[in-house]
Amino acid sequence: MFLPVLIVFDILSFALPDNVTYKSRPDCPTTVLDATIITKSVEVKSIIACARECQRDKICLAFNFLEPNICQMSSSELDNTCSNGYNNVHEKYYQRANNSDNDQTMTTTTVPTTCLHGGSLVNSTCQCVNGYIGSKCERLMEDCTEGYPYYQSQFGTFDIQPSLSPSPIKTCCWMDYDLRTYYQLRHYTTGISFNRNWTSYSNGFGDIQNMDFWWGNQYAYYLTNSRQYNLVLQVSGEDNNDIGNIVYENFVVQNEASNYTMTYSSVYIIPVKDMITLAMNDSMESSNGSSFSTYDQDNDNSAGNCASTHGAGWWFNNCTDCNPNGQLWPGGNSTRVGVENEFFWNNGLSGWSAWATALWFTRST
Ligand SMILES: [Ca+2]
Repeated sequence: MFLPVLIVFDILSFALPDNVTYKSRPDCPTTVLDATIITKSVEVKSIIACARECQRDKICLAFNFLEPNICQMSSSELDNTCSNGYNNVHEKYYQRANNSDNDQTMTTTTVPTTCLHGGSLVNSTCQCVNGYIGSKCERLMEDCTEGYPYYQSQFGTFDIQPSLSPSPIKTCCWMDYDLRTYYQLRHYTTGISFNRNWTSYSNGFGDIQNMDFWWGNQYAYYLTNSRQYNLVLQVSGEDNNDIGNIVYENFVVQNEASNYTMTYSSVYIIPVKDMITLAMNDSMESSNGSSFSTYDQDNDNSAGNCASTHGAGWWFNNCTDCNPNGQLWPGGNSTRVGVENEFFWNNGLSGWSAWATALWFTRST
């Protein structure tokens, strides 16, 4: 008997690890959701990544994938007449398969009977630990933001694995407020030295559990090249009051062969209540596009050795208007001008010391 061969060039349906299936509507082949019912739009690298974004979003039922990298999500699906969409043959629409669907390729979410990686089953739901996520705790989160639905409000040490990283990485997360993946965290009372060599800054040093550490430039490279992030720098003074917060948008650290060169696209200031007299303006302008330097690897544009002078590793140019890895000073808000190996921030906080500093990554989309 002759069997016809059907070759399908388009992706019509695909299932994700948690057994959620998305498929296009054969009855609306060239229709995408209208812009008025889009609830969220993010940049992604592929249609699969868009499906994952939708899967993670609690209210997302459907998405448009717009070439080359736009993922539009919606809590609405196309109605039976396809009338809440518009026609565009170059864009793709997918919706979550559900029980009313007669499509035999449909896959439904299954209730887990066992949990992986140390997770425990509570009321038919896996309670994951150590940074694992998914209905069965089957994989690590890519960053602390992704862990939020599983670890809401928790602060502490977790494993993450950005897509570029070959193995899990320990980090400090705060899954509240802006969902932080910490790069640096320290306080003068714990006070380890940040005057470290290249290898230490590359692989990280200090104690994550004790909240006194540099995470590692290699990990920052994996993270910031896996998706887009902002870097937030926070300076705290006496009694841990915030002095200032500043946000570096689209912050990227290149690989070690590029000396962990850092770039960012723009800056904005987060106003801090009760500190209206201070404006923590950008003091990292000269670092934008600069290599990282340590006392044993001078990549700066100075005749001297900026890292030695300032007692810290940083993206020094000819040298710097700030020294966030410099020594902290328990005198708090006292004026200390010209102490080169201490924390300083020349634009807006001139003369201010810091009790504590923090750097963390947040997703920029
Ligand atoms: Ca030099």
